[in-house]
Amino acid sequence: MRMRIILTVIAVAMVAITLTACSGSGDAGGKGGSTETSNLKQIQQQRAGEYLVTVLSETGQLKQGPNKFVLEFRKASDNQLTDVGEVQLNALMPMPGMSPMSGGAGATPSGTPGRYDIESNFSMVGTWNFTVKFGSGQQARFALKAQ
Ligand SMILES: [Cu+2]
Repeated sequence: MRMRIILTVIAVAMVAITLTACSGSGDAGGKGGSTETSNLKQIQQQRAGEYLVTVLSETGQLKQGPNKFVLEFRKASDNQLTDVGEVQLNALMPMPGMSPMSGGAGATPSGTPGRYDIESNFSMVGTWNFTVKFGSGQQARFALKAQ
């Protein structure tokens, strides 16, 4: 009887540890920042074929909950912004022992060729696998940290 209680306590503790593994700080929600282009800070950059794909935001960071940030596409040869047409995004967080968690993400042309305004919802703190598809089958993958 006592053994069963101890085992239950251990099982509950293990579930709690698993759940907190990628939830981190409890600041749920949060406001999306504006995407003024004047003071954007680079978060990550990836090479995809002849393109450089850059994730930027006002703070240089991403946070849990709704985010507004910016994607830029530049030709690696001359570092000039280049329109790439339609951009498709996918945000997934791998979860231990569960199917991946999906975060919404959409891209809107900003009016400046090669620069797109991104809205996403990173529902948990942790690393999101962020896939960017553009052009004729080009693809860039980022591991973005929401804090
Ligand atoms: Cu998660």
